[in-house]
Amino acid sequence: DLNGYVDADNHSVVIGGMFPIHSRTIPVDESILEPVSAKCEGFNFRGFRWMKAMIHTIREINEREDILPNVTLGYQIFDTCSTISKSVEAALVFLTGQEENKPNFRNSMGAMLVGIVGAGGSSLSIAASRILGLYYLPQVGYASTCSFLSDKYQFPSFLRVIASDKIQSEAMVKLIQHFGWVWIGVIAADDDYGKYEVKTFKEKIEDANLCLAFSEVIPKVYSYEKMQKAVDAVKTSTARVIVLYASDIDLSPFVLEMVYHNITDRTWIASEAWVTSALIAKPEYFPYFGGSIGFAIPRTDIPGLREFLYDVHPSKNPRDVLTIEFWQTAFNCTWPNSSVPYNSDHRVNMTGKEDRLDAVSDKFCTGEEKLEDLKNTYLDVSQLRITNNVKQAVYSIAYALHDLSSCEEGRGPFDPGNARAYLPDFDAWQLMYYLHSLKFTAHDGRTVNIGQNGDLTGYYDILNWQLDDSGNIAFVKVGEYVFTDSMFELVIRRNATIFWNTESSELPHSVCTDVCLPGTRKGFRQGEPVCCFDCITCADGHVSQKPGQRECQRCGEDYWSNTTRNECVLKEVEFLAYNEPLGFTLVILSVFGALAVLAVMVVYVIYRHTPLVNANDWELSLLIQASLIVILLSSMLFIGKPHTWTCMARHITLALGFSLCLSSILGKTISLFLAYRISKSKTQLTSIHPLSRKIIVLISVLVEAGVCTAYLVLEPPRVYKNMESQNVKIILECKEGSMEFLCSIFGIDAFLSLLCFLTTFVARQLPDNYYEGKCITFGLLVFFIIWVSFVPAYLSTKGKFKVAVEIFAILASSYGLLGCIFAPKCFIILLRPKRNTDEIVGGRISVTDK
Ligand code: TCR
Repeated sequence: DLNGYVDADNHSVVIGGMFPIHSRTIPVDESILEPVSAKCEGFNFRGFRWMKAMIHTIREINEREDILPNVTLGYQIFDTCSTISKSVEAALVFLTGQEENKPNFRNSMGAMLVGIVGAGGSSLSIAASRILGLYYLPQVGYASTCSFLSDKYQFPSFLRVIASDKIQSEAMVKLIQHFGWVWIGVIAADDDYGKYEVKTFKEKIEDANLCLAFSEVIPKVYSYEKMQKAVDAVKTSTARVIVLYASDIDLSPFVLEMVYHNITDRTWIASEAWVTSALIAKPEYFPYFGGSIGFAIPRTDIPGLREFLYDVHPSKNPRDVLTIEFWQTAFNCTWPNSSVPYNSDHRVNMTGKEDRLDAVSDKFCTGEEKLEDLKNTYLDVSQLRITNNVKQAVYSIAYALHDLSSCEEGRGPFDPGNARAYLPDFDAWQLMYYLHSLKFTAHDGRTVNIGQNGDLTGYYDILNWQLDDSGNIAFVKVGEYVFTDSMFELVIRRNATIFWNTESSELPHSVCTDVCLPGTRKGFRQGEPVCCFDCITCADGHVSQKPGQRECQRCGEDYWSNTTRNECVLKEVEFLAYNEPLGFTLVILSVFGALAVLAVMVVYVIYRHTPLVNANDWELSLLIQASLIVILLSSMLFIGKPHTWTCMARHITLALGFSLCLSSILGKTISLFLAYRISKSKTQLTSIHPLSRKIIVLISVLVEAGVCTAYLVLEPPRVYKNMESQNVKIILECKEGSMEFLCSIFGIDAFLSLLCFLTTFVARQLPDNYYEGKCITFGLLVFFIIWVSFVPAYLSTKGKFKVAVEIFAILASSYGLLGCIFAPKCFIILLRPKRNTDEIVGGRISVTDK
């Protein structure tokens, strides 16, 4: 193959390629001081396949009549050994055309170099592009995804057939959000790819209000300390979901660490660089990496590639060292008479020791080994993703050349005089013009458009690692991430079954702190990420209804928080109700009192002609009794749910009742008082006329009624929802409209009672038959005591008991008056009728109107 495709008649040009055919360079012996190109080790079958794909594509283009019919493409391929220094070396060789120390794969024969495919990883592409960019030599990347490379100022001649990492990072954050994870770890390779991906990922994570639990690197060159740091982070962190950005070659030592430390219960989010890698997706790693979910660029089939890959044999070309090494590594044997070392490995491994495996295998290769028996990444054409990119990269250069060769005289883009670039007489930099505007349809129908600046359209497959029936790892497509220049959409298939590597096989849970339950709010911890917080119970009267709330809301006016603080409940409304024991008892007492007064009234009416009843104005007695009934029944207005009318009626009836009662008593006491004065002075004072007594009553009641009316009209009492005195309850009470009016209506009553007291106190010694004066004095004393003691009792109670205290005072004072004034009389009337005669009155003065 080495000499093919360059013939003298045809125009021939060469396309350069850079592939990671080895994984690393062998550390140079420090004792050698002369500069030597480092040797490589760790044969990479995947890189070898990519390289083969490039050769296959070039063959295909050469066979096609429609592209570059008169031009033969050649190739010159370098092995970058996944190392920057090798990549730079290759770039320099491309530019200078010098033979390097040890020839790689080449097929130039002096033909012109028009462009370069590669290098693989971003770090290598960046390094190479710095040099190639100086000369504007076209470079088309097939796997370099670093967003940094989009900078056309720094990398003027770099183009790529793969989307930038920016899109993948965004997709990853969307995936993380889709599954509800918030606490994410990230581990990346120690190169440009890893660093830039982590940087953009961090930004996106923060924008999405998610948190990074840790961010660690996998060292490029094995270092126990650095590796241990990453392992410890994975081990100790509570993050169950970890994003891994690294190409498979860089990742494999880390995978071994995970196996070594037996870390299983983690879900790995795979970047496109390792998601389908056969190096990682080995069945023996499944307990550790099964259930990984990640993004992959679309896969395709490449017709003819499989046959081409199988068409490899070391005997075809004894100078083809790569094929010999491939054969030796694949079949674990030594090719006779070759200088290619067998399977060397100078890696320092986890134990810190250096394994040297460069001993030549004692088994010789026969050349009869069957590729068909080999299970090897190289031959696996089921996951052609980057391989297809290699193909598209080669095609891009070919199509650009094609466009250049079909340019007409005078129409070309280049000065002077719009000269056209001729084949083969042109400069490689002129190709950049055509590459920038290139758009073509690939063999699988997809449009490739590499010239644009970042706005790509395409999609990622979302793959999940599952175990298939034969015990191999299957990459099951569970969704897609579609991106156009304006739309980015994550679609997880509805019916997709995703394998999760958790104990319960259920969706893993990755949070720093669990979501706060309703009834609590997030309390952020100082200096810690927003995903770590304490859950603080809402304060009284505040609630949080949904989980994960930042603040508790205050309940509405009539509402209060329940005990679990997840709902506002209507406040309990409190008032003295009829149907509670206290209310009920009070009703009974007042009704009983009223009935008792009624009974007394009946007795009085029946015995109205007896001297006792007749003595001292029985009509006034009936008025007192009637007013006592009013007072006793008015206490019922205090019970039950307060309404505006009951509030108004309460105090008015009470005040009017009392004024009627007291003024009637006053009528009596004034008579007594006058009788007393008469008995003392022996003068001809006439007793007060019965009508005048009634006028006193009428006047007092009218005055009281007047004040009450003014009260009702000007500032009436009203229902008031008292929310201050207790949080959990609304106390329904009556609020006196104006304190002044209230005081004056009861002031009148107090004044009347004082007057009564004074007049009767003076006349208490009056020796009448029935001790009327003493009884009234005593009754009024009881009355005073009750109302005086009422004040402190009233002021020190709360809620509904306030009203109860009031009712109690009302009832007690009425019972007091009833008991003191009328009970002794009824006793005489009913049980000692003998005393109720005119005769017994004898020498005593009887105050009668007759
Ligand atoms: N970009 C990585 C390297 C890389 C890779 C891969 C290597 C990507 N995809 C697949 C091996 C296989 C994506 C970089 O460094 O830019």
